[in-house]
Amino acid sequence: MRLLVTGGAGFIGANFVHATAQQRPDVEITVLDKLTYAGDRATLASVTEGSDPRVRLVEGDVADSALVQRLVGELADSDGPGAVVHFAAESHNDNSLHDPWPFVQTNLLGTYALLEAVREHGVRLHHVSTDEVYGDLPLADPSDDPERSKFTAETPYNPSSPYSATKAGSDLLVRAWVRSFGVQATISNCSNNYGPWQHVEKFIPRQVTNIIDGVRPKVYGAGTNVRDWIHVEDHNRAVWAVLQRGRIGETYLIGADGEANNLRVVRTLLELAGQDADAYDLVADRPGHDLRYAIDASLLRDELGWRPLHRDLRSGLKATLEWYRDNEAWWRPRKAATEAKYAQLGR
Ligand code: NAD
Ligand code: TDX
Repeated sequence: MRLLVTGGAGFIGANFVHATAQQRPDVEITVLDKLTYAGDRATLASVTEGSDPRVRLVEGDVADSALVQRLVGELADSDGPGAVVHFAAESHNDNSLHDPWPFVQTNLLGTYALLEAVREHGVRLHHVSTDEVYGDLPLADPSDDPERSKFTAETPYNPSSPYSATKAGSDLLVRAWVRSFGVQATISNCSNNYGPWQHVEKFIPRQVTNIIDGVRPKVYGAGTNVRDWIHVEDHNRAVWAVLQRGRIGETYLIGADGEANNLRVVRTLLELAGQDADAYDLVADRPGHDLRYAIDASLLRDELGWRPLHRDLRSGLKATLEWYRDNEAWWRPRKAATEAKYAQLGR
């Protein structure tokens, strides 16, 4: 099998490439990545720099129609099955509040270029999206039935930020290309990921690397916002399940029942690092900050038989803290510039 993986030098895409290279000897991968601030050649170096002939990195823009047509055409012309797995996106909410334009370009125009290419060449596409397209849920009332207050594929789209609005738009483009043009595509909407190779702008790596540096973690608002954490390996195992067994045109929600509020995550990280669990700062809130995300993944579980392997958030956070301790050379070059951007925002 041959795959074109867009955004494969970013957090989730790179984990996907490494796991696939290790576990699936029959798969050849071309990564298409623009290597923005969020993508890093070094993340893929162990597989792209001569050591594994099955993995190739092409530096380029997913919104570059001619390039995308050529790469998708190569898949169509090769022997055996081929597919595109589309991770490439501008992915950080805080950045989208500051400058939405790259989000429109990559998330909307990039997905459009890819859809036109898979339409032209008749190639299968899996589109990787987010639970944020559904907006947010109220903070849970303990008397609520938790199963009734989760996102499902029937929840109406109601995005809050330029990031989530452009991801919602990209999902709708995929649906329209399936219905109108018979494109062979699936969509997945996943909750918040954590694990190795996540950029230090994101919540967990930011706090982990602050703790390593002896800086107090920075928590937005009152810290009561809830995210539904999933380990990136479980997300990518679900992507493979959908790619292999998902129904064309279907949307699969991916989540591992990992709800926790931000204070709980930060307090756990501080405890794991042997520090005072109260040694964090509450800082200015994010405008439009979504309150709570929670995923009902029953379709993925019942139809495709997927189950998460990482079920305990505390042990996943411990392993992540250790990974950042062991891989300082990877994240250190980005840390100061990321914190300088946050300092300008007062966060
Ligand atoms: P990331 O920001 O870490 O990586 C994005 C990658 O895409 C980078 O390598 C970047 O260089 C590349 N890229 C950006 N613009 C590009 C362009 N125009 N052309 C080619 N490459 C480009 O993001 P991530 O967290 O790995 O997210 C990957 C995907 O998963 C995104 O589509 C995101 O919406 C989705 N997602 C993320 C999460 C999460 O918690 N991080 C949760 C659900 C869904
Ligand atoms: O320093 C921080 N302090 C803080 O309290 C940062 C960076 C974040 N936060 C809060 C905001 C959120 O409630 O932590 C939570 C998680 O924040 P992010 O890591 O920025 O993630 P979020 O905005 O929830 O979006 C993430 O999950 C869905 C990814 O970035 C998206 O790409 C994905 O679609």
